[in-house]
Amino acid sequence: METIVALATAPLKSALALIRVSGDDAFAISSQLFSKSLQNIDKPTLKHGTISSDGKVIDDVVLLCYPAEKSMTGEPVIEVSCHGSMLIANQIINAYLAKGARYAKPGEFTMRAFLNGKMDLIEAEAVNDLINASTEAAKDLSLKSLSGQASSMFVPVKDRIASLLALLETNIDFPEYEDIEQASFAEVMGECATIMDELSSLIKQGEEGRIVKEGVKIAILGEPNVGKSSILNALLGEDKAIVTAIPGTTRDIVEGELSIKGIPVKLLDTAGIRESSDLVERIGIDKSLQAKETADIIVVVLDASSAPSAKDQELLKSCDPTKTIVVYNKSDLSNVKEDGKIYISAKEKEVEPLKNAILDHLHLSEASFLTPSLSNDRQLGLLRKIYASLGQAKSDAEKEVGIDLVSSSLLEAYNLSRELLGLDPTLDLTDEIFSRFCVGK
Ligand SMILES: Nc1nc2c(ncn2[C@@H]2O[C@H](COP(=O)(O)OP(=O)(O)O)[C@@H](O)[C@H]2O)c(=O)[nH]1
Ligand SMILES: [Mg+2]
Repeated sequence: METIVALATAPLKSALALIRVSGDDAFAISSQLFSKSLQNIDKPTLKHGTISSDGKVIDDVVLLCYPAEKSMTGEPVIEVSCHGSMLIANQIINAYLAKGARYAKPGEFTMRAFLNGKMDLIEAEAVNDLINASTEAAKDLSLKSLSGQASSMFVPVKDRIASLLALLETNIDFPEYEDIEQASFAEVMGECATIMDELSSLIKQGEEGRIVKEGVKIAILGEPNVGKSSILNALLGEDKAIVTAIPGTTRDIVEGELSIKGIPVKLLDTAGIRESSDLVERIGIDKSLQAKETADIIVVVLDASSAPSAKDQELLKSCDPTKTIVVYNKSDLSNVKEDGKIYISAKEKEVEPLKNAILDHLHLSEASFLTPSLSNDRQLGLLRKIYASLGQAKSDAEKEVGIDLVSSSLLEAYNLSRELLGLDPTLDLTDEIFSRFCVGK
């Protein structure tokens, strides 16, 4: 493979910088630039010396030399640890470029690791998640995925689909063999249902894992003056939004971020919803209505000290009930507390019941903080597609439409499974069939 080079650390002035070089000529090019020999290196080795270009020393550096078998990309890798000035780092990179290396594209080192079989696609994706993790739980989960724990949950599902498919294909290809297992429709339906159950729990885990990693967006909605901005401030523990007794104070969306029990939460305080002749306020109200659609959770705020108005009822009706939490604010002004309702007082900074309601709503199991899962868009999308293909196979088997039709849906599920792991989706199934069944005997 072509030799690629890139700065692996941030492009900032710092104590040290790391430049990574990977490819067939990584050692040959480095030898031309480095003051010492890089011959006969057969294990990870550290070398101290200087890097020069056109006869001029650029810097005193340490090279970390990894032969292909021991490197993260599966090809020869040299890492140059130099002094952390961008001038030095750029000169070293330019020296490599001048000797025939090229700039690496984003993620190209990890892609090479994947292409060289050093990691599967799910592990490769975890590298990115790890870098982007903003909470400790997210970091821990990514690290576990990187070590193969998420892939290993899915591999058995893929293998079960393969076995079922192999069973059907054997029936189609060798119907005359009497001593091989015969697939009955009932058996296919039963096995599809079992695999679908397993997939459902993987999808559920993935959805929870996604919340732990990426967090949720919560919009606070309600009529003017119910205390939305006060709630935002109380949750954030700072006076971020302006609070006054004048209805219509908040006109634009005010955003804040916090973490509730380790889950990253993005809060949106919105303009109170009412009829308004003020152009600026009307635009703000439109934004509130948009936030209602895009948020993962809507908190509708009602005033505990007065009965809900017709406007409140209207707003509640327009919110998706599966993502709505209703809270009664200003509980300090009212003595009436009805069972099952959530009362808070933003003024007294008593917003714990709302935090708990948010956690309850998310319905996260303890496991979602500890077990890695298949949680990005690509992974969840493929899991859902595999589920649908198996559902198709199962319903075709139920109708007894013909084994080849059932088999084609299963084949689709199998190819999608391979795609999920980043394996070649056009594998010849023969190997799987004959390694599982002793047809020839
Ligand atoms: N008594 C009481 N007053 C509150 C509470 N929360 C907010 N307020 C008052 O209600 C008024 C409107 O608050 P604000 O947060 O601006 O409401 P918003 O228009 O919904 O954003 C202000 O005078 C607040 O001090 C509360 O929990 N109890
Ligand atoms: Mg407000």
